[in-house]
Formats: sequence, C-alpha cells, structure tokens
Amino acid sequence: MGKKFNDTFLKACRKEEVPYVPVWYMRQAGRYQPEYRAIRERYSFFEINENPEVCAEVTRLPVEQLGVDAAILFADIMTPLKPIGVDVEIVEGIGPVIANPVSTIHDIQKLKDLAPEKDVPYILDTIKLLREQLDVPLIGFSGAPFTLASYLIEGGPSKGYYKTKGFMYSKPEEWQALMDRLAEVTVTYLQAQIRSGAQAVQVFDSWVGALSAEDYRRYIAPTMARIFKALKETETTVPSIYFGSGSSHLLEEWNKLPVDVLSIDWRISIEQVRALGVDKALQGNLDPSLLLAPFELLKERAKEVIDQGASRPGYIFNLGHGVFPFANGETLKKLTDYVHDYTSKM
Ligand code: 1CP
Repeated sequence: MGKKFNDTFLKACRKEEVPYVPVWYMRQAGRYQPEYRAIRERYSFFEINENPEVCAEVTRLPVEQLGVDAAILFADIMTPLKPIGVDVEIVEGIGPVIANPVSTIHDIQKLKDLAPEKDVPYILDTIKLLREQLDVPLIGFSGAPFTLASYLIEGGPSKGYYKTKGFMYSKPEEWQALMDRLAEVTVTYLQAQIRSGAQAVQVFDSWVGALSAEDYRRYIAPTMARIFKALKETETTVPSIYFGSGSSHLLEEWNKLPVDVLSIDWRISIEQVRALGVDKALQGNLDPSLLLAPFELLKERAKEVIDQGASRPGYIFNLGHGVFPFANGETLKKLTDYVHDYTSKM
C-alpha cells in the first residue's frame, strides 16, 4: 500500500531479468502462524474463505510477516467443489473429508457446473480486495483433476491412491467423464480468478506423482494440456504454474504442456531437471524439513538450490512442498531475508 509494486515474481515467471530472486512459500498462510490459529478459533476453514475481509487478512499475513514477493489466495483446493455438490469439511489435523465420495457415473453426473459469480462470489471479492491492498502479485490457484479426484474417490487424504487408480483402470469412461468435469471446473474457476485480478495461477496436482509416466501420458496429460491451453487463451499475460509432489519422473511430460513455470519438489535437483531438457521457468525446491535444521545448514542448502536455480533467468525460490503446521515463522523470515540478500549481490 503506497509502496512501489514489486513485480519481481512475475518477471521471473516470464524469464525476465530480476534484481534478486523472488521468494514465496506454498502454504505460507496457515497453522504455523499464531495469528492464523487465533482466527481459526473463531471461524471454520470455510467461514474464513467465505468472508472476504478475513480471508484477505489471512492472505496478507505472510506477506507482511515474511516479506515474500507474492501472495497466494487463501482458499483450499476443495473450495470450488463444495458448491458443485461435494459435501466436504476441512477437519483439523486431517484435511478435507468428504461425506459423499464418488463411485458411479451417476455420482459424477450429479456434480454441477461451477458458476463462479454465483457459487463463489466471496473468492472473487477477496481477490478484488487484495488487489487494492497488496503491493506484491496475487497468485490464484486451483487443484488439478487427478488430485481433486483422489479426494473425491478416497473420501479424504490417502497414501496409496489405490481406489483412485483402481477407478481409473477399471472404469475408463467414467474416469474420463470425471476428468472432463473437473477440468471444466478448474478452467472456469481460474478464468474467474484471472478476471477478478489474479496475476498468476498455480495448479496443484500434489498427488499425481502416484502415477507412472506412461499412465500420466495416457490418462492425465491430455486433460492438463487442455486446461493450460484454455488458460493461455483467456489471458496470455497471466503466467501459469504447475506443481506436483514426488513427480520427478513426470517432468519430461510436464515440459511438453503449455504451462509457463514448473514447481518441483526436493527429490530431484534443479541441475538434474535442466539436464532432462526442461526449459521452462522453475520454482522450488528446498526440502521443507530443512526448516527444522540448524540455520547454518538450512542456509547452506538454500544456497545450493539458489546457485543452481539462479544460473538461468526464470527462477523462483520456494520449498519443494508446503510449509507444515509446526514450522517456525521466524525461520521462514530469516530464510526469506537470506535469499534476498544473497541473490541481490549475485
Ligand atoms: O498460503 C497458502 O498456501 C494457503 C492456501 C492453501 C492452499 C494453496 C490451503 C489452505 N490449501 C491449499 C492447497 C491444498 N489443499 C493442496 C495443494 C497443496 C499441497 O499439496 O500442499 C492440498 C493437497 C490440499 C488438501 C488439504 N487441505 C490438506 C492436505 C491433506 C492431505 O491429503 O494430506 C489439508 C491439511 C487441507 C486443509 C487446509 N488447507 C489450507 C489450510 C491452511 C489447511 C489447514 C486447515 C485448518 O486450518 O484447519
């Protein structure tokens, strides 16, 4: 507010020159912050979501506390599914729990179209409010069809995704109908976010690494290509980011998608990613567990990541996955300062 707008993150997404490496963290707003926990005592997760003033406040908290170069809309990948007929609650200590899991074509056909202006007006209002308040770019986001389907089919968090994959293998037509429906929701939802002012969009496919590269090619890649193409056609200037955990074996497939930035986890180094021929902008990829390491070690490892990432234009510092609930906010602040200081001198 009043400050000069910081577009370093957007420049890095576009592979432009930057004065220093921009930083933000997946799950930068949430349980590790005492202020968030205090707000959560008064409101349920979806009550925060549905109240633009509170939702904008929660979104801004990490920007103000950590000095990160981007804000991410405070919502959940389940947010757009509630209004289309999914009976979902966010349960403390577990995550999304679904009372009516999907198992038949009838269940899929019952999922309604998303009409963002009518179904999630509070999200669009939060975005508009944040654009007045923020002096860093606002990232909108959505879950990706495979990851959303995993919750819909399993009924909640899963380890093996057996039912999800079993469904995919044994009911290919129903599976495709589900992918199509969720792709439509994703595109409609993200288009509405972009129209309301989201300056970049990230698609979270957190659990798609459960698939082999061959299954990804067969069952998922065409859907993801369609999503990113539709987003490009909506607004060519809004960068798109694709994230998955445990997905190193899928990077060559991802590199073929019409997406701008790949967000990678820590199981592969940035040098290795580039050696695969991946030529997109990259985001990542410090192991979040290092937030629990002595700060000297954390710094050393962050430096290694940065030295690899920043050797080419198009690099954004982030963790390889989200901040966990018992992370220390002060460590995140020191890490952010370190990345800024170190890379300003490069
Ligand atoms: O700053 C931010 O990033 C916060 C906004 C945000 C985002 C981007 C939240 C709030 N959720 C998400 C995305 C999300 N939700 C993903 C993709 C990112 C990732 O892989 O981490 C996933 C898989 C979910 C599903 C989900 N929702 C989980 C994980 C469960 C599992 O399968 O292991 C959990 C714990 C939630 C609830 C949730 N969402 C967000 C918060 C802060 C919380 C904690 C709930 C609470 O306050 O009680």
